[in-house]
Amino acid sequence: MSETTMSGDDLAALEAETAAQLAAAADLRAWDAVRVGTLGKSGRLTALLKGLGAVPAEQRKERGASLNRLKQALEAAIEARRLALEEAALDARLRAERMDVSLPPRPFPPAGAEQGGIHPISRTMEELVALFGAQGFSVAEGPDIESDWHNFGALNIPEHHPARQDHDTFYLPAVDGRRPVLRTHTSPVQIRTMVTQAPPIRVIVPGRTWRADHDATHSPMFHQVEGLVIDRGITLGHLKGCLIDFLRAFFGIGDLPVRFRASYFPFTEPSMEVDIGWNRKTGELGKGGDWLEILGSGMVHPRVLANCGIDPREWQGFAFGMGIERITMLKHGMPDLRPFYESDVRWLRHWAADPLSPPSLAEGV
Ligand code: 2NL
Repeated sequence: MSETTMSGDDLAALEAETAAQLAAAADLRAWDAVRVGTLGKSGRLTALLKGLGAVPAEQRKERGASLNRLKQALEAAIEARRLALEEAALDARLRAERMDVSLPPRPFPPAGAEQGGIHPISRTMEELVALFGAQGFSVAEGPDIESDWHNFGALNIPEHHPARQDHDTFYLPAVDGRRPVLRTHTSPVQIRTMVTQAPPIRVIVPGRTWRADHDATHSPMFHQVEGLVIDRGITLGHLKGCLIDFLRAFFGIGDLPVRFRASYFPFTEPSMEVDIGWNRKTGELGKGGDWLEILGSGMVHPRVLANCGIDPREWQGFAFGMGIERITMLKHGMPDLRPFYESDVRWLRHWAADPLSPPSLAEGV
């Protein structure tokens, strides 16, 4: 009997045979060989379909229907086997690539390579961002080269004010009759923020600052962080709460004594210097009965708000500023400012922070 005249039994045999071949196909390659051998151009089912034309007319309809059913059954069986094989392959991969999440971390960097570290100035900046971030502050940045107006004028520091000399400003060559300056504090970034953003504002500005000053406790390039809050109904109480919380968290001393002392800055009114309790003899923070000046602060001067286009009758605010080197040295008991910038790897190795441990609020209160 030729294939074209195969009986229904033979169709059943092809189905059974294909099922056996599929069951024996252990991977997707073997499966594909079965698929091609059955449904492909010279596959066994295809040959039967091709032979349909030679079937006597009176049998053709029934034969065609049987072949169609067989085709659907074979296609379904082949697809089902593909899914089963793919699932088995995925299971095998998951088993082979299983990882034990309870294992200790892989040593980083690999054995023999040197571990890098976070510079203590950078780490303090990360901590400032985390601690003030928890109080709702975002971070603003700005250029190192500033206009006289952003650095002085807008801040209520007039042309011949001693602050301009106190600041020992680095001036750059004049452009169009104006002398750009290397910013002497980060305040110009707050000015830019107030000029371009509508209140309420809550930003801190960590960054590089420049003054022509160089000795054991001063570097011509140093770092500051300033903070600015502008909103309706802001009072000295908000300033005090914000800074007491920050100082206690940053130094990790929950009952750190904090004292506010009247002072003067041209850009705040009233202005307050902030002191923390310490022991002058031992350098220990938190107890000892002595006071150490740590930062400056005050209510933003109404003239500064007006200079930035903010109506001081509707909006009030407070601001503060501190030196990053100074609070870093105090926190870690570092005796000298100069090694911050000397790139001495022994010093860096000693003071660097672990890059894998994030600056944590848990280090504070
Ligand atoms: C200090 C004192 C301070 C500010 C900085 C500030 C900025 C604007 C407006 C008002 Cl735009 N004030 N900044 C206020 C008080 C003190 O810094 O001893 N820094 C090291």
